[in-house]
Amino acid sequence: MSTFLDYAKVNVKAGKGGDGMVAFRREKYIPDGGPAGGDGGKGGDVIFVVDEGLRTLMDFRYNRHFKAQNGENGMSKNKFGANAEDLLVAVPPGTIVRHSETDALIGDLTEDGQKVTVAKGGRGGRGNTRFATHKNPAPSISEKGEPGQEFELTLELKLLADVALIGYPSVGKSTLLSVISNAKPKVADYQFTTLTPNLGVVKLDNQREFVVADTPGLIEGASQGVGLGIDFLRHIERTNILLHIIDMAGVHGREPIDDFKNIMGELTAYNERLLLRPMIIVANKMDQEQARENLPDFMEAVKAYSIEHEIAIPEIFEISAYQKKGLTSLLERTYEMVQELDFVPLEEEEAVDFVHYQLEEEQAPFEIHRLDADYYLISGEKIEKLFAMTNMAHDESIQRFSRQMRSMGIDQALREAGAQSGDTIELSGYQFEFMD
Ligand SMILES: Nc1nc2c(ncn2[C@@H]2O[C@H](COP(=O)(O)OP(=O)(O)OP(=O)(O)O)[C@@H](O)[C@H]2O)c(=O)[nH]1
Ligand SMILES: [Mg+2]
Repeated sequence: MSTFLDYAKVNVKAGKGGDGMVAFRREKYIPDGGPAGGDGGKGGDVIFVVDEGLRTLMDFRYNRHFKAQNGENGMSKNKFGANAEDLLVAVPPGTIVRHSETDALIGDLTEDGQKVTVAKGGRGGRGNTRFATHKNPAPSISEKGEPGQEFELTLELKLLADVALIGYPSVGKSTLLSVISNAKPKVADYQFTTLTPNLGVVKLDNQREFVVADTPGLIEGASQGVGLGIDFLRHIERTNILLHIIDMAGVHGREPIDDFKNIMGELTAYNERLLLRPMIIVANKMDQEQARENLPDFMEAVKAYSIEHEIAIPEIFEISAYQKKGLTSLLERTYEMVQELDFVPLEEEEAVDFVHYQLEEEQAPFEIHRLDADYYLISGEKIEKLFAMTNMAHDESIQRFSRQMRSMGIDQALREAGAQSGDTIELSGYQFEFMD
């Protein structure tokens, strides 16, 4: 099927973990209360989940920011803060998710209900109870919650038509597409107005949409390359459901049942498996008196044809695309079939398992840049995270951070880079003095 790509850029931010608490027991008969600060709760993840009712990324044009809640802070009396709920964001099947910055693939979301975590919530900071040791039974150390991950993501969706409108030239395929979808295809009373398929999104309501394509008119011999030829049969290879449009009024002097049979013959000649695709017959131009007269015989003949060829008798919907009549029941039924049916491939292909890519692991723990003779910048995900989780209100927490820097090898690296006591070190926008 001819496709077009739908793109969207979104910002996702997971919740920060709740801060750990510094608190001490103050109970009546316990004079020297031990530590009693609880841990913070975990921040919410941002999770994409496939909703097969969705077909496009249209909604993301208006709603681009997705932020999960922060975890609750820890409390006194060793009470833990509550974990925040994850934020679920519905995406259509076929959505490919990448990091905008690196282009790294995060997920290829295909199956209904499939989930991928696109930003992990931070863990809760530990309260001071967790830092108690024999040597330091009542520490004033607690951690702040870990920041949640934040990314800009690019979503990409190859829009495939669920439904193709097929039929002879001038039966009203493009007219129908124009009245049921956002597409504005050219409509005219001469044959082969449509030269390449047009895609449109039919939106029944907020949760239910599907993609429809009109196609260039087919004529007898199309499967052999007559008319616009075989190319256009190729266009329907990837669509689920065929809406076979019939000019019931026979405006161009052909019998509706002959049109039906000829097109069925072309489909069969092209690939017999096409007949396994569900088909609805759309009797169009029912605003014409001739159409009313033709309908009963047509229905009988379709029934006989189906029995003879051992195919399911297609349902027939009467409409006037021109007067916009009969459209709702046709679209409701079409949507139902889109939901129910599995795609019938033209070749027996093997099902491809969906691929699930993990978020990248953390990079190098830190980098040091000498910005000036006595001025150094430290950067890196891990060290910045440790810093963000340090509770600067307590000296003991700051001392712990210094120890962490040392054990990560940062002091040594600074020394090797030429840093001396008294030089300025910048980290996450804050400045410290280097003390060797
Ligand atoms: N009376 C009547 N005319 C219709 C109706 N639907 C379409 N037409 C007319 O039929 C003609 C052909 O319509 P199109 O929508 O261009 O037909 P098409 O099937 O897309 O034709 P191709 O692109 O050439 O294959 C136009 O003049 C339409 O106005 C209808 O419900 N009633
Ligand atoms: Mg057309």
